[in-house]
Amino acid sequence: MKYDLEPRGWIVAEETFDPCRTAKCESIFAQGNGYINIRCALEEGYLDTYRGAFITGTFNKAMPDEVTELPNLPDVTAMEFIVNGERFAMDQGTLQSYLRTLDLHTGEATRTVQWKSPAGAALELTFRRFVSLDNEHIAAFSVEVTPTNQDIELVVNSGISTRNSNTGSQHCVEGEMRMLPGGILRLMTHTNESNVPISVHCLHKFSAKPSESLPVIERRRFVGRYTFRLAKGQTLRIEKLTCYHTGRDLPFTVYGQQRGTTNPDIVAAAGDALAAKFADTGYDALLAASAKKWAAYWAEQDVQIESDDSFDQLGMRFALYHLNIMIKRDDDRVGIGAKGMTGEGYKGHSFWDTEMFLMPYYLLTDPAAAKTLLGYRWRSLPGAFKKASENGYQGAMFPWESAWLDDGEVTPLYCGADIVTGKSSPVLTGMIEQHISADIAWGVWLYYQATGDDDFMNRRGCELLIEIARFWASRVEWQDDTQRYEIKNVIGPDEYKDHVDNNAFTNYLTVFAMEQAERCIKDMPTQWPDAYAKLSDSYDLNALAAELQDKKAKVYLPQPNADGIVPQNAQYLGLDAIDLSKYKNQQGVSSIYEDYSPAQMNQLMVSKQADLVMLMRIMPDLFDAETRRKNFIFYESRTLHDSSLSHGQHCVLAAWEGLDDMALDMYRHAIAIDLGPNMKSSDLGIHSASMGNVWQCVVCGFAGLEWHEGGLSLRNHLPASWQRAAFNIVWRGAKLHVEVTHAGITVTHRGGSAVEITVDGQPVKLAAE
Ligand code: IFM
Repeated sequence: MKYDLEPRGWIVAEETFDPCRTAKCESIFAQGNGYINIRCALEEGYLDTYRGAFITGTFNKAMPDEVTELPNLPDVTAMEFIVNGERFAMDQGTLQSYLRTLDLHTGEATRTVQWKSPAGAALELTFRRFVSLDNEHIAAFSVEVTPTNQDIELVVNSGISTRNSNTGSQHCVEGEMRMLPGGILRLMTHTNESNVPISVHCLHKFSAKPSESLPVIERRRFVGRYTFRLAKGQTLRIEKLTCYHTGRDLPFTVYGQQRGTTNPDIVAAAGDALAAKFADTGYDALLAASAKKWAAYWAEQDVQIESDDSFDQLGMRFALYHLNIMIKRDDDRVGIGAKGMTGEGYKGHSFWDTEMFLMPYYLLTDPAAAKTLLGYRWRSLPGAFKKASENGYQGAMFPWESAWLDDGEVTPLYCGADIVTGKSSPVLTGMIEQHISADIAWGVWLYYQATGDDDFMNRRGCELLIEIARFWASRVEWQDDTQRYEIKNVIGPDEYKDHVDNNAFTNYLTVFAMEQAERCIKDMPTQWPDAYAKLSDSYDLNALAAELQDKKAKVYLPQPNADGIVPQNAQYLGLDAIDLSKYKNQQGVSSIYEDYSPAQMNQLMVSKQADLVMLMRIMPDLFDAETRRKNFIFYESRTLHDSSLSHGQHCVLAAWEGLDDMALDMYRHAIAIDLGPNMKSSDLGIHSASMGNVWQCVVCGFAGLEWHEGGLSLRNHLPASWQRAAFNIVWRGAKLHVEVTHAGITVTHRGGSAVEITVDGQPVKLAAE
């Protein structure tokens, strides 16, 4: 990889080609707009090629014994080039030069290649592509081919294929393929279980007329075959303009029928209408419209970093690029997948990643987007009720992994091999990683702190808080011997520990969730009367408030032991300590699985990711300063950071603790999760929560942004080797620009309401404008 091309801080580049290592770049160069993401698979395809086009919300269950997942939809990226009868392939003949770039500022990916075929025909090729931020349905491609040492015959096969699968599971049925007036190719299909109709259209335009042009319909593939005779030095430009539509698209959705339409004619007609307009436009015009939207995004959202290493800046912009393409900001029927939509990893499912790792970024830069994400949870209440009742609880027990709104729990039952038994390991998270319900309550609280949005509370927030608290009230278990409520048999954030009791993170967040619901019941009659009217119809809210008050006071909250260490769970401090240096110094992640089974790891004092550290990060005032520092150091030394969620949160806390070198090291680890030298790390998609973490490192860590009940504060923790960090935020309707240098923090009010915040310990009032 190459990260220092001009303009510095904007270009992600790959300068060598390896046919066995193409999948990582397909993920990190993925393009999209929140509606669709398309992996940046090379047109001609290689051993490692994994083409992918994913559209938000099109979930489907390919087989009855599989869980629902985001299907890999028909592909438009494949193009074949036959030069004098030889197929263009960079691993054949001679590759004389190769450079592939993603320009984060415009969203365009480019590849330039000089290649000589085995028989000696030399070509220069330039490939360009983007997915439009201006019109979410459109993806466009441009290829320029110039023979440089002889005249050639070039045959191009290009169109639409529905041969894609999700590692073998085929979601899309073979559908109707036909050519429309004007040479537009159209492929219709639908998902086999959820019955979501999908249309894909494609129009080719050429700078020279093909000598022959033929539509070819094969099984699951519809291509145009175009033949050209090119003179030496003559450049042929091919433009491929495509568009996707599905029955789940917002315009086909009316409230109450959130699944959209299953009528393929409606979907086909929308695609026909858009594709017909391709005749009057071209790649450059479509790109310009999209790039303008990207420019507007960067003008508001850029986080500028001046440091001694330009990779610090690039890593941040790379995160912001993906944060922008992973979210459908206007659709609260869909969440954000753990890989965004850049690959089939984690099946497109949403986790606690949304509230804890991504929400702070969206909330402080585009509160409406954060509201959409909470809207997705609110609309998912039917699935949470289903899970609670299946498990014998009340209220909303949110799924650990979520897909479509009423799917309920969709965590798969089995995953990779157990090194001892040789069998698939069971996935227990779907059953016992339960803190997600409390995390969502935390998300509601944070949203309200940052926005004061009473309308949201009235319509959705109160209901979420009440239903979540009802779940926890039914979940906590009274213990006669200790005379307290405990929460047994869970997995906390640290997934190397299962079937644990009293995970501190879970217990503290549970009490927090109960407290918020209790307060909400108190305030509802005056502040949120609609919510009060609705919920008091269903429940005796006074009785519920009394129950919550009683239970929350009696839930066990782990305290520091004689050494000042807060037990992560009841078992942790009694586990076997082993030398972890081999795993701490690993190149990739999860190498401990090569030596220990999950059951064995459960007996070792080793953590996968931030757990107690995460608790201290989101509730910094729980313990005194000395206890916080002591616990941070204790748990970090036992943490392998085998989850992409870990380094970023440790960075924030390290910065707060004044551990400058460690904080910067953690930041650089966080930006290397997808951009680092491990070429297989992102094959199945980028790590979306890590992108939110990267933003948190700088804004919450180095600029010390903390949110409190009713307030926001900033504190300067800029690393010594950085000269400046600058970014925009929105807090309670005030648009602020923050600049952090070693001289201090400057906050400029950019518009909106007046606001009071705390900067380096000093309360300041910022008047509007
Ligand atoms: O939610 C995370 C979890 O904390 C660790 N494993 C991966 C999940 C998805 O990112």
